[in-house]
Amino acid sequence: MSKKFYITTPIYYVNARPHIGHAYTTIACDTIALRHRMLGDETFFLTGTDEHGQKIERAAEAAGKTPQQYADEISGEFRQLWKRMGISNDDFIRTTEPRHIKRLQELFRRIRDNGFIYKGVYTGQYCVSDELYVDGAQPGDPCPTCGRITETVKEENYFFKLSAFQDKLLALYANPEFIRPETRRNEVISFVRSGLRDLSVSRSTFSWGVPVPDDPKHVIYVWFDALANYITAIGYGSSHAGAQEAFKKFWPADVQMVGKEIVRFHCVYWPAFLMAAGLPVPKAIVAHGWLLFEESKMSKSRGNIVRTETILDVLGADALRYFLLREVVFGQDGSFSFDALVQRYNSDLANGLGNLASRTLTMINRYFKGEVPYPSHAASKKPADDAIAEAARKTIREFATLFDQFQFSRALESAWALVAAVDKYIVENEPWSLGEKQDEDSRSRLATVLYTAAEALRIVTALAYPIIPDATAKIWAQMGLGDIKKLALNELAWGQLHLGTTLGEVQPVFPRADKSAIERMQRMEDEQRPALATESPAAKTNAAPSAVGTPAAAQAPATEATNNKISVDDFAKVELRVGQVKVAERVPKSDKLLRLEIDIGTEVRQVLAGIAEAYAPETLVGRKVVIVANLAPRKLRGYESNGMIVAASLEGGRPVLASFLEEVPIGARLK
Ligand code: ME8
Repeated sequence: MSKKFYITTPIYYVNARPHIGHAYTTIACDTIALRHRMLGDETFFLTGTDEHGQKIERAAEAAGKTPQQYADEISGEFRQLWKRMGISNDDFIRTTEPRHIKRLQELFRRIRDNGFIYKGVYTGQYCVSDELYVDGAQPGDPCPTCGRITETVKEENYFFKLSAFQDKLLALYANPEFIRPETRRNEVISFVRSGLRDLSVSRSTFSWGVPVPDDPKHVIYVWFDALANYITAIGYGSSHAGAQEAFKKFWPADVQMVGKEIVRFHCVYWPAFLMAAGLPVPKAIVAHGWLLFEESKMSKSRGNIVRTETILDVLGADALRYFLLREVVFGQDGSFSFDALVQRYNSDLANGLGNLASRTLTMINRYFKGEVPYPSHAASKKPADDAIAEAARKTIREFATLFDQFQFSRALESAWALVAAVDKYIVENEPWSLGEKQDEDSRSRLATVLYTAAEALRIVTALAYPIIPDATAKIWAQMGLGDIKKLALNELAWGQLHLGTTLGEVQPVFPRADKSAIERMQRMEDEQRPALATESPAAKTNAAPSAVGTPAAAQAPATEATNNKISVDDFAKVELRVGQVKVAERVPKSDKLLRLEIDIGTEVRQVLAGIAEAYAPETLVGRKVVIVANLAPRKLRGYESNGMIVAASLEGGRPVLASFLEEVPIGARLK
């Protein structure tokens, strides 16, 4: 009887285009799903997008789109990327789909009927970015998680009785398998031990969400909404018999993979919601670390993302998959750089597995007309052959153990130790010299050596399939073994390679990459930031501030800005001041320009800013901005502009106004 196996990624927010941080979570899950399919488990792999909430509503507004248009676009990008990467997800759930909405409402209703959701009033601070109430914070306090200033809200809400679940949750964590790794488990245990307050699970101050059943003035809290995806996707709350069957079969999930920053939601709120609904909890929540770029978490808000497409174009999906799982110790943070990627690719894939495959198969072609030879005579055997067989058997065992403990880098290390051992074995046994001789003993020894190398290659290829599925499928076919997906991994053992197996066409699977690959990838990423490329070099690597007081075309050419450093005195010539927008309106017949009146303490200035595509004028009034106050006046569309507003310029040139976390007085100078 085959076992069932259900694995999920978190569902991705549609406020950011997919980058390799997202790909990391998806690749880890895909790898696990592929291995389980090969083990014969009935596997279901779910991913999707998280599309509701104030954060998405505001991002859409800033982009001048409706939330649905915005979500459609970015959700589409995630789907396309996974398709291009050959990700093997069985379903893709969107929280704006009717199937999710209906089933989510059903879950809400059930928990309310069970007495765990009640109505109350919440007054306090709220972090829009994290979609989280911040307990104990005062007006003006920053969010302890992201540092952004919290907003004061007073709302009538539905509350979830989280406080009723403290003991049940602690009992759940007694099972060490439930939260992994151990460090995360300890953090969660101490958080829950310190006491749980009831959780607000509805909002009434914005509308982009799923209406609370029977009370549509409220929308369901986005985390309640999002977490439910794991069960709505497989049929919870559906009236269709087929969907109910699927839910019964696959729930509870075997592995729910999450990034470390969302452990609390998955290990505290999620099991509590499930318990309140009378449903089983998942078997394991597994947390990975962050992918860092230039020393900090890769994220849209930091502007330090690397797009997956760039790596796919230059090195292919397998290179990225291998790198992420081999280089990053799973559970910990890991750094990404193009240099390290290319180095790993060359050493382990091009020179490692790729070279082993091509030299072994080429020699079988040359000396045995493309048919796998058999180690015929006992007399032709040497201890080194048995040592390889033994090493391969050990690798099969070790790899399984490490992989099942999510220690991907160590599992790969163990498989690649076998690659190195076989390389050494080939060098020491010199099949090319044996191939020059025609006597019986040499032929027989050559057969043994090439069989041994080919059999070890087959085993490494089978083990590595979940991590590098494209390349291993090619090697498998070149070995004449057919479709690698049909391999029964639980039966993998030494000695299964048959005499006379006819090789397919042998071709290199990992062409070597040179320095130009790194430069190409770096260039491709730089080109993605077109608006910044014409500004300062610093702005190329990060979304550094740029002046958007006038539209790009009207800005002074950034000539000397290229490589020259400026002195402190030069910088001091620029008078940057805090101003407050008093009036904001569109400039007639211009899509881009807004006319602003900005109070800079000593006077009110008129400034024309090219930000109309990103900001509706009414959202700016009262807002504090940074202005370049000593810029020579210029005329635009008949208006005099006396200064520039400072903003970050994001992908496609979209501006985001610079602002402050703390309160700052109007007129304060920046230096
Ligand atoms: O948190 N390194 O969505 P999300 C590693 N919608 N992983 C990263 C990463 C990085 N630099 N950047 C993002 C959400 N991720 C919610 C989830 S689930 C019910 C709702 C990972 O798009 C992150 O750790 O912000 C998380 O696992 C996943 O991408 C989704 O992040």
